[in-house]
Amino acid sequence: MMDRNLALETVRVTEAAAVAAARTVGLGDEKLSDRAAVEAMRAAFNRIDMRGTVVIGEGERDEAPMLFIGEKVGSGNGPEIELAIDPLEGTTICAHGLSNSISVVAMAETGGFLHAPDVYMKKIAVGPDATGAIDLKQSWTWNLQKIAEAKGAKFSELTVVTLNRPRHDDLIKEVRELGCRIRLIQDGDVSAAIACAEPNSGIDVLFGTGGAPEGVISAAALRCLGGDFQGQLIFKNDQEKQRASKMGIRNHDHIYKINELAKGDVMFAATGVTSGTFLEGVNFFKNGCTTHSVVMRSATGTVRHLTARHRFDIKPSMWGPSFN
Ligand code: FBP
Repeated sequence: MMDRNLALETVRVTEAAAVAAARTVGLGDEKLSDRAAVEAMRAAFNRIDMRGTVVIGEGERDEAPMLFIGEKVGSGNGPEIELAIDPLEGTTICAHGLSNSISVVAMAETGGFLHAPDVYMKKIAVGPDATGAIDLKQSWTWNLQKIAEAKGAKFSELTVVTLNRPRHDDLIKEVRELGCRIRLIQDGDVSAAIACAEPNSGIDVLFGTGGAPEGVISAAALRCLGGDFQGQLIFKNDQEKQRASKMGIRNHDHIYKINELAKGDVMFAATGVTSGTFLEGVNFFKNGCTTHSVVMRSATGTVRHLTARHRFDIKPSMWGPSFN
């Protein structure tokens, strides 16, 4: 089992990335927001005793300068860990100053995460009260029936969240015809998946297609929260299939259960960049800021919320990289 203190250490990494990204909120520059988060996260990792390997990261080695898939991070001492990271989940959200952008790190022992290529993934996520009630082989209607039964709820009492994309037009129509409510989000389906397991979020289920890396990260979070998740990789062309094959994926149609996406002992840390359903964002004050984070472990199911005050006058490195 992984050392439980590692999760509490790792929250420093998501805090650093969130603060750096928060400095760019609303500047309208997605690349700048992403770069700020990535550079701060990369630097913060190296202050932690671990031998980490990025398996879900910023992209393949030739396309990402930092935190690419296969990159080794950490001090080089300590346990061997697999990392699924998203330094800034919701780049556009952050650049436009909207809600629900977060910085995320999930950890597992070697072999714990599906090494998913950067393609799309069809997803269903639910909270603990509907665990076991989902099946991606079946229709959205079938799934909503099972979720309603599991929760003892009527369709009109269920809220589905999905990314607002033309590819979801049929899904949205089907959900509306049943009389379920639907919340359309512009970005950020990791926060949306987590919201399914938050009793006060007002969200019951995530349906639809988003990024596959985000799917693995969502599965890790829901393992810790006792929720459920299923995902199926969606390929646009043969080139994407070949990339998946190179990453060890043989059956391209496989429906992955939560334990196939994130298995064994899993830990998860996230810090809010902009405020949302799940975490408050970074609030700046003179010479400092406040961050809001969550740290969770699958082994115990403990969910810790951490509010931290950071002083830039005492710890200038917390301000993050310079953008010039
Ligand atoms: P980024 O933070 O990488 O921009 O991802 C945001 C996101 O909305 C994810 O949450 C989601 O899984 C994916 O993009 C959806 O992809 P697309 O915008 O192509 O529909």
